Amino acid sequence: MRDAVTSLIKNYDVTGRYLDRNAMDSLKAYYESGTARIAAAAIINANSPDIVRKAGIQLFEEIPELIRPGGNAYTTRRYSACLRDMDYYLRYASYALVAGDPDVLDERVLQGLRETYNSLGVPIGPTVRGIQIMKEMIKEMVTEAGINDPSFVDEPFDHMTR
Ligand code: CYC
Repeated sequence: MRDAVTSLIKNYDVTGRYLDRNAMDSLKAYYESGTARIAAAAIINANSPDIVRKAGIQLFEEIPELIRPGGNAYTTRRYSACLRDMDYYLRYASYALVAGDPDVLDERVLQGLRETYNSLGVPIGPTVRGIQIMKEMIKEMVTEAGINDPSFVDEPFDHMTR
């Protein structure tokens, strides 16, 4: 698992370069956003059950076929598997936010996920929508907490939806 700093150092090390102006700019941006990243992770930590539950309700309101007979989230077992997956996405997004790097998502969440979902018939489009709903909710909460520019919140969620 890498973070913004170890990723950058690795890139420079493979080519044997000293940290140049670009490196300093990106390090500076990372450190300057550090307090906001930690605040976002704290907000997620304090509200995770609520975020997952509300995002689930919104998702199933937007796409009610999912919880009707024949839908992939139909039956309580699959309904809860879906909310559990949303909880995974949220928790790993909070790690990636603090790390400032999506590596943890590739390694722990996304590896092999498409194949798993395809084999179980879990629809990717609605999953993407569920992740977007959580992103929107968190950006709103981060803004309410007084952070002027919540755009850094996009990174991990957009990485997973891509
Ligand atoms: C199932 N989701 C699964 C499974 C895995 C994951 C491995 C199959 C095994 C199981 O049921 O537990 C995902 N597991 C993960 C991830 C990690 C992991 C991401 C990394 C930490 O360890 N169905 C929908 C919704 C969507 C959904 C759109 C919720 C957003 O219609 C999710 N995932 C869903 C459902 C199942 C599932 C319903 C059960 C499918 C089945 O068993 O038929």
